Amino acid sequence: MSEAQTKAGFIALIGEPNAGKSTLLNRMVGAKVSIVTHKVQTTRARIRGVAMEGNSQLIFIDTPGLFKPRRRLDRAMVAAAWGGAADADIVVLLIEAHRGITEGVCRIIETLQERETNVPVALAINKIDKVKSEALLALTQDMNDAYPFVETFMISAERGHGCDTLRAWLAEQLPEGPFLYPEDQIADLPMRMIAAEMTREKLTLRLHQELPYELTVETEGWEERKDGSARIDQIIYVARDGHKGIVLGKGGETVKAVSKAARLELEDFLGRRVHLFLQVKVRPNWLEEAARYSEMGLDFKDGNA
Ligand SMILES: Nc1nc2c(ncn2[C@@H]2O[C@H](COP(=O)(O)OP(=O)(O)OP(=O)(O)O)[C@@H](O)[C@H]2O)c(=O)[nH]1
Ligand SMILES: [Mg+2]
Repeated sequence: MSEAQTKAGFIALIGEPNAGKSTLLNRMVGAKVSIVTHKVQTTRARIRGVAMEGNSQLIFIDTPGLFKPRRRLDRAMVAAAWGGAADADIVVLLIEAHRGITEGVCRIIETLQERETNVPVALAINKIDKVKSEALLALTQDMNDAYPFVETFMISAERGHGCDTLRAWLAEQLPEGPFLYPEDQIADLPMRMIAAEMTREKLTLRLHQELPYELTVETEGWEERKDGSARIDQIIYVARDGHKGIVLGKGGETVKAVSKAARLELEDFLGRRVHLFLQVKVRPNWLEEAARYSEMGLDFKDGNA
């Protein structure tokens, strides 16, 4: 008897900034592979997380939020998000239950309508923990009047409601084929980048509104030590002199706290000891430097106006 046919494919999560795409990706994978903050524009590149469900391998593509781009980095992020959708077998559009059909959601629907592919799009109304269930019926109806979604799900990515149903449904939709990753792999992102993202998350959570956008973290060095630990050196690039002081904090206390929080998470993720060294550098033009984009997994040219 032959083995049951396996399925594998790509599922792109798209939506406005802060919709909960990364939270859902982590929930689907069962581990934190994509950073999450309460601030918009957290995810900058396409991040892949892999989940198994029965005979299916689901490869989730987390994407940067879709918004009206103004600057180079914005444009490169939005291009990466639509690129993620173009590469997928299924697209899941996440919207926030309590915000409903915003201007941003309307723009995304318009772009979906203009696309010349027939990749199916499912709707996931997220954060249902924030609204009364009556409101969801009307929202479902209005969204489906606006676009022919193949299916609508009501979920709370944070609490897990509806997520098993969504994952089981997605697993069924994928095309038949061999697994694309080893069964125990959960992410497809270089470890150096995951490590840099962890530090950026801790910084974003601690710093003021404006700063994080003009900040990027790169892993400069990674040394495996004989005792099984790893020494990781990272550079935090900021665009202005004044920002350096903010990142360092009084007597270096901010960067120290960030370093500790990031190190603990890295140790947890890697399952071994980590020595993390952070350095802050002022680089006025980093937002215009191609190398910074490739380190983030973005295409510099996509940012061309
Ligand atoms: N109440 C509630 N909050 C949620 C839920 N899902 C996500 N959040 C919160 O929403 C915020 C944004 O979540 P993210 O997963 O970072 O959102 P994102 O869509 O990846 O955002 P960008 O990367 O900026 O595009 C975080 O504070 C999450 O904790 C949910 O189901 N319910
Ligand atoms: Mg995100």
